[in-house]
Amino acid sequence: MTENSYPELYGFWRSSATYRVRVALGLKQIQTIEHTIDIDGGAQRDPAFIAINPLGAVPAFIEPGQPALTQSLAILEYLDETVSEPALMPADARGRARVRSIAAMLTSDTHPLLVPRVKRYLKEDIGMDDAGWRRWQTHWMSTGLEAVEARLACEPDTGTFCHGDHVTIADICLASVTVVRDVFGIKIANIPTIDRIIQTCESLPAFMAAKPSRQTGAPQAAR
Ligand SMILES: N[C@@H](CCC(=O)N[C@@H](CS)C(=O)NCC(=O)O)C(=O)O
Repeated sequence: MTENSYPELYGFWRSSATYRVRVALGLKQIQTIEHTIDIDGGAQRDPAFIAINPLGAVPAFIEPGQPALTQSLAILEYLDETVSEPALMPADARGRARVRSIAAMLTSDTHPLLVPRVKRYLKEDIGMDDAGWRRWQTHWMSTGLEAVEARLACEPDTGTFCHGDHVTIADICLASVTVVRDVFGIKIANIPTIDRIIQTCESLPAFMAAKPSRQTGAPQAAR
């Protein structure tokens, strides 16, 4: 494969949704060229990037000669369907539904409340101050993770990982929220099952390599 036949990933060092794709690419050992979209600088709203993703959000994943794929969960499922090993979804329909359900709690009901465009709207249009944003961020991250903890702690399908003893999309989505919790220094007590699973995930090379602090553009303080 020559360098310009690698897939391309548009992302940002701190982006939770980009992290998900990075972990899956690492697990599947797919090499990509990553381009930084500087979200703090507003590059997600540049016309050149809006042409790639009209939502103005990363990640976007582009294979040579193909249109962009956006939405991290869609990209994860695409990668899982096209590169079979290691499988990131359980073999049974009920297991897949449980994994998608845990993933959705994190990616549909938690992360979207915390993204920069929501912050910008609350601060610039509604007048929320920094302290209010911090309360908002802490509240929605805590309630999201506590709800996931309540499930993981008592559901019999929880194992070494969120679902059994193999990494699934649910673990990738869980870690994608805890990594940004750590970037923002938010402390959430009493999530021991999550803490245990994340400790195991973070010992795996694909999760280690995807960490925000290891990405191009990460400030020194995050490293
Ligand atoms: N549901 C989308 C979320 C994408 C998203 O919101 N990405 C954030 C970074 S984690 C972003 O690019 N935000 C730009 C903004 O909010 O202005 C996905 O999973 O891909």
